[in-house]
Amino acid sequence: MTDKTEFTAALTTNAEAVTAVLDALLKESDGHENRVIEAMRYVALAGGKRVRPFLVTASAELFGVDRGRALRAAAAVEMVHCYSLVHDDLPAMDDDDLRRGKPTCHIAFDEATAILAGDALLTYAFEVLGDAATHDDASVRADLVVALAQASGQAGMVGGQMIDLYAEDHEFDVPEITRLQRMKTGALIAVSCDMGAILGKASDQARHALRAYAHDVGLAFQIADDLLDVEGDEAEVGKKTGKDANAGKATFVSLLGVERAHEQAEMLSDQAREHLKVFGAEADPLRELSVFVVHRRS
Ligand code: GRG
Repeated sequence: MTDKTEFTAALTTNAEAVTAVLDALLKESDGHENRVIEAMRYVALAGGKRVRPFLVTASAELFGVDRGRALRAAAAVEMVHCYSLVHDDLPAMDDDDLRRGKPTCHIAFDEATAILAGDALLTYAFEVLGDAATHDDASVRADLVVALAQASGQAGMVGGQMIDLYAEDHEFDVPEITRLQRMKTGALIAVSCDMGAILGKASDQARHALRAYAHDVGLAFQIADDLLDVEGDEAEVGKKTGKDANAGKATFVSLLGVERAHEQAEMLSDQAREHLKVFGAEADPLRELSVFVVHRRS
């Protein structure tokens, strides 16, 4: 494996490539609808670690997928992620005014525009996947669309968000929190790997290994997120911290304690790499990512 700085450089290079694709896809218009496009661009081009796009491209690389195609799929996943952040930040949900170190979309624009920008990012993601430029095989495109839809909707991220709202005034234990987080955060992380496998028409064995890896990385990522809420520096994290404790929310950290949460994240990260044993050095970027997610500071 490469060292930490080299990995961070690779993550940045990939993030820049995805941003360039998003920039090209999100074309401005000279019509009165341009305000929503401006809001979409504000959100989608605003930075972020681009972990999900990295998972798409690194998984796709295992199967020799054309990089341009992988980047389109990566951009689609990032659009869904960005939509979820915009809607999550709205007053009706988490009511946040800072995201990625900048005013949230509804603060920079207005609530109605933020709702529309989220809606448009979500739908555009599927348009991009359905376009022949993403893959010349229509069945691959259909599989990508179904996989991302399942991960994003009621059985995945939206369902997880619903449970999260329910959990605000109900007692949750570790298995319940685990299911919530698998849906809310884990589903999009898992589908990012799966989309690489779909693009590359991977064998069942490879696809299973990637799924198992993504499952563990997703949970490790979430535990790290909960830890950042407790231990992170607001300026570095780019959003408000201490929110979970203030809201009295059950998280992995509130249930396990800080020390055990760190141990659990490390254990999941190790386990994630175990699942990659079916691959050789070509899976090193995924191995490095599993280390990065638990040591990240934002
Ligand atoms: C509103 C449908 C809907 C869903 C919202 C993903 C989500 C569900 C809410 C985001 C709130 C949150 C803090 C979730 C915990 C983990 C998470 C998704 C963190 C943000 O993802 P990062 O760290 O962000 O990858 P960047 O900015 O790096 O892209």
